[in-house]
Amino acid sequence: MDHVADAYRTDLMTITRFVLNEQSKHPESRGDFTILLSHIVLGCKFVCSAVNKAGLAKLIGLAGETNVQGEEQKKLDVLSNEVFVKALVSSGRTCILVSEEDEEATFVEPSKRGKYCVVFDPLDGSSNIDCGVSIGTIFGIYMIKDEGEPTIEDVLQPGKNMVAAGYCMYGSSCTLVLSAGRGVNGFTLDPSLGEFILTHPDIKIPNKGKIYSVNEGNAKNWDSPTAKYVEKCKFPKDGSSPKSLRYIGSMVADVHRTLLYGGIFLYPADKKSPNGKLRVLYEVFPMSFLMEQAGGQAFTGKQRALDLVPKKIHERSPIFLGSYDDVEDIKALYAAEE
Ligand code: FDP
Repeated sequence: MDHVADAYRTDLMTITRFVLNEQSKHPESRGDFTILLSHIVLGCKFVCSAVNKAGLAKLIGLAGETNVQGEEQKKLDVLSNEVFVKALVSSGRTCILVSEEDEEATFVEPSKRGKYCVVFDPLDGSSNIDCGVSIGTIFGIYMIKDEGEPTIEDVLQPGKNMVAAGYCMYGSSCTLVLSAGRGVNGFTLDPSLGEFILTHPDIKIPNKGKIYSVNEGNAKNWDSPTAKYVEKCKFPKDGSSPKSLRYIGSMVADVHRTLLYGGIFLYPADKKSPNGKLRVLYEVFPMSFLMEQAGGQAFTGKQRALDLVPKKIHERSPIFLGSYDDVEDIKALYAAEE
C-alpha cells in the first residue's frame, strides 16, 4: 500500500498510524516508543490550544519567576512545562527528563520508569509570545545507556546517540516535524479532527539555499569566520546573487523555514557569549539531528554538532545549520582560520 499517496486522499495518515507502520517493520518492538510519542503529541496539542487561547484567556504575561538562564518566565512557559512533564512521566516510558525550564533533571520514580530520556524546551522563542509570532516545542529522545539505575550521564550523551528528535511549531498552523533516524516527516494538526496528519513526507532540505538567518545586531562581536561568511552572503564574489536575510528570532520558526526552503541558520559565538546562546541538549542537538536526517549539516564552528559531548545539562554551543553546501562554506572559513 502506498501510504504516502494515501495521505493526500481520504485515507488519512495520522501520526499514530505512521509510527505504528514504522513499528511494524521492527517485530521485536514492544510499542514503547509509540506510547511515548503519543504523550508528546498530547503535550503539543495542549500547548497549541493554550497558545491559541493565550490572548483571550489572559495567559500572556510574566509569571513572576526566572528560569535557570535568568530569563523571565511567561505563564505559558510554566504551563507548557507542567503539561509536558506530567505527560512524559505518566507515559511510564521515561526515566530522566531535562527541561529548559527546570534547573535540575527530573528522575522519574521507579514505579513509573521506562527506558527513554527526554530533553525538551517546552516553549522555545518565548520572547515572541506577546506579539503572536510562531513559537514551538523542541524535543530529543535518548535511550538509557544500560538497565541499571539511571544517572545524569544517560542524558550527557552526544547528539548522534539520540534515537529521535522533533519540534512542534505553533504558528499559522500547528506543525510537528519528527525524525526517528530514518528521514524527516512533517505532520499538520487538523483542528477539526484533533489529529496530526502527514502533510510533509520525507522532507529533504535543498543542497543550497538563498536565505541566511542570523541576529545581525550582534555583528560587532562576531569572530572573523562568521563575519566573513555573512559578508559573502551579502556581497558574493563568484557572480551569484546575494542571499536574502530572514530572521524571526524564534528558533523553531527559523529552523522550520530553513528546512523547507534551504539556506543557513546561524547562532554563532560572539565576544559577549563565547559559547553562543542556544542550548546543546534541547535546541542544538534536536535541530542538528533533523537537519542531518533531511540531508543538511550542522556545525559548531569546531566540529559536527552531533559529535559534541555535553558536560552540563544546560550547556550552550554556537551553531550553524542548514543546507549541505551552505554549511560547507562556513566550515571552510573556520578551517582557513586555523
Ligand atoms: P527566546 O530568547 O525568545 O526564547 O533560545 C531561545 C531563543 O528565543 C530562540 O528561540 C531564538 O532562536 C533565539 O533565542 C533568539 O535570540 P536573539 O534574540 O539573541 O536573536
